[in-house]
Amino acid sequence: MRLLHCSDVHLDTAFAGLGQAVARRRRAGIRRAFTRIVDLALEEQVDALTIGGDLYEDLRSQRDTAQFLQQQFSRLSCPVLVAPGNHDYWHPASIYAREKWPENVTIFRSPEFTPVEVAGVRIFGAAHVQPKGTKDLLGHFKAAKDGPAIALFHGSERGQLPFQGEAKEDHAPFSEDEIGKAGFQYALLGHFHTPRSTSRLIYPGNPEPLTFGEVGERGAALIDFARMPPAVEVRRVSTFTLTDVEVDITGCLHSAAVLDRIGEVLSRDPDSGTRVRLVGEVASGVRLGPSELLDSLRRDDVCVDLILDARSALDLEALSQAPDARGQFVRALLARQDADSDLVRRALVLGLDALRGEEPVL
Ligand SMILES: [Mn+2]
Repeated sequence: MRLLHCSDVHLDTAFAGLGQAVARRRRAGIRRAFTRIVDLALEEQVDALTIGGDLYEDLRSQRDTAQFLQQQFSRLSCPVLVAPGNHDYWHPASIYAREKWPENVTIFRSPEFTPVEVAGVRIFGAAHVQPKGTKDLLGHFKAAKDGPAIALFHGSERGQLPFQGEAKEDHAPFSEDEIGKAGFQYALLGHFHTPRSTSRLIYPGNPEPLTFGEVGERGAALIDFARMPPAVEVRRVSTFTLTDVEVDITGCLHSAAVLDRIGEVLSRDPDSGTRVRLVGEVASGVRLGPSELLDSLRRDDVCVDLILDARSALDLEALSQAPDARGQFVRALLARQDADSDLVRRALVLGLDALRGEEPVL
């Protein structure tokens, strides 16, 4: 038996804060990636396409998304098995429940594992039926000894959350040894966005990039169960790329110069995004507000984000001699025991901005 497994597609992700035009483009990218997953299932003539949850965003996905999925699923003649996760949990008003799905599609609707037979193998799927608080799905389940059995569900492998590098909640926690104890030879999973694969389980990761800083080979996993553990090959399906670059803005005398320097590294490719880390030290008084800078950069619908690790030089010697409130403020802070700390430095920058009558740049 050969399967194509994917998870965490997250159709209709908001991409909040990137600007509406960019967010729309990113959402179109997700649909393109999913279309490529279906293309791949066709090319590889797999026995089934399995989806480990978070296919869409329950609060944002409506009929348009359902109709897109129906159309994609109906291109396939093989079974499509969907195990809803915490973002696409099954409930009576969900598009899973409301919409009509092609014959070859099985959407699991209960947290109790239910079997579907694919090429002589039982694939047991379970569903989240609430957005939070789903307990261990493997819990006390035990598959009857009746040939090979594989689990398909959305859950957090215990002990792996710290490696996920993002605020992942502990949904449907389980440990790897429970997979065997429940009578399963292997688990097809979703939830973790950073890919993970062992002899017992696979998390293929989100196929289309969702946030900057994602690491690991992600995509859709071709899994061949001719022998155990199965042979796994992860195929990339994304077309959008997100990259991180560092820009040293030392020597910039004003914010327009900072913007120019950032502009030099930004890609104009509409299918790529850049996260810029600003480093170095600029002349005192240069306004370095990330939200102001981003407003300017995003005016051209560029997919960009900023991390501000650069700072403004402060001529404290001169400022401390000013005969006004500024001088008094600087002298008071420099007299503190923690005068060298980041906290005091930040207070100096913000305080001096405020005393100049400028809105503090946060
Ligand atoms: Mn997810």
